[in-house]
Amino acid sequence: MVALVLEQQELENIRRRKQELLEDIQRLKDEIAEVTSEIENLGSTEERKNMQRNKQVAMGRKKFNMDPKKGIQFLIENDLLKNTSDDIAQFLYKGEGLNKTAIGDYLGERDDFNIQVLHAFVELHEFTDLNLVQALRQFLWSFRLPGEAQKIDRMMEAFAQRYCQCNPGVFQSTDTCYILSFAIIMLNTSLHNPNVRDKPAVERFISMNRGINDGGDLPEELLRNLYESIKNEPFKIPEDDGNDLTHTFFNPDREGWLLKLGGRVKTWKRRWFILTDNCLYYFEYTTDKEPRGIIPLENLSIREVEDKKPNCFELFIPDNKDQVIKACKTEADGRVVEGNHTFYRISAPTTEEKDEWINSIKAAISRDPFYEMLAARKKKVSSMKRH
Ligand code: 4IP
Repeated sequence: MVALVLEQQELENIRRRKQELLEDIQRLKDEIAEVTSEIENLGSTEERKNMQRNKQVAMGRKKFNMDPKKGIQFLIENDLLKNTSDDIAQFLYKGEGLNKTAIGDYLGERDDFNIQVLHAFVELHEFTDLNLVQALRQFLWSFRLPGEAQKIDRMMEAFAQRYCQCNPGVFQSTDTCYILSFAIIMLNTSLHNPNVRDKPAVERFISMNRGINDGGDLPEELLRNLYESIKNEPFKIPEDDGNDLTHTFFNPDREGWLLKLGGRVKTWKRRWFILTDNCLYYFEYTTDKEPRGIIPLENLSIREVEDKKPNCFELFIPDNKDQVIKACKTEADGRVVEGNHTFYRISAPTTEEKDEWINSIKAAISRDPFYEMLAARKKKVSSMKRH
């Protein structure tokens, strides 16, 4: 009997211990589960933070592409970019996800700070032992040159300084490097733009560049090499939307959406206009390769006009209101024919844009700002010899 009681007690003990063990195991399991979930949570907060950051960077890039200044400000305010010219220059130089037109616009701004960024940006380019064409290829691929002459002037000046710094002794002065860079860009257009019929031979390129080395001549072999290089391979110029208008529409003076009134049938059409090479080109879409129409501005005048549409201006032949303007257009069936306009009436989206278009067109009709800029430099270097 005693043995039976003992056995029962023993059994009871074992059950209790088993129960205790089970409880211990459950507690351990709970603890493990708790720790695991803490670890998991830890990971996901990190991940979440990263995702959040990436999202903000992407947003910053988008903002930058729409409005470069605002984009940079957003990135700085969110601690994604330091507010120093070096850091901003690095960001633009890397250019990941950035529109090259927006980069060009930011670098071309007149602000002291933007100019500092421009210089820091140019210093990130390594031009040592590159000839001028190779250096220009690298430089012109890193952003898209804006259309405004003053901006181009600042950028090309910074480029020339950097090139001369990396390659001392090649040119007598930064001005020489600047002038030759322009001569090369123009040569690129003349040789590769199908609209330019008269292709300059190497001799013409050499003679065009006489006396630009502070009054002296550059070595003929250097000029021949540069000429050959451009002839064999045109510049690759970044385009906004991947279209292929590189040569014709390199350096547009102005571009944007405008409404245009038809010639015979007076319908208003929204067209993408590009002003360059003393011509107005219009396209149906910004990505079109071929323009719907081309209006050479030679012999035309421009004036503001009143219309039911707002902000209108008109291109016309002075003193000859019935003569058809020399232009070409594309018919609905795709044929390219002569235009039928005695005037081109155009409506801009805002008063400011109307004024800007009128000013740019007037400037294009009356003079070429690049030639003026260059002429001034050429005068400067050729006078150096005399003094
Ligand atoms: C067309 O009207 C368009 O306005 C054309 O513009 C214009 O050619 C035509 O002028 C005009 O008749 P519908 O499309 O309503 O027929 P776009 O070529 O930009 O589409 P222009 O010469 O302005 O390009 P005429 O002159 O061809 O009639």
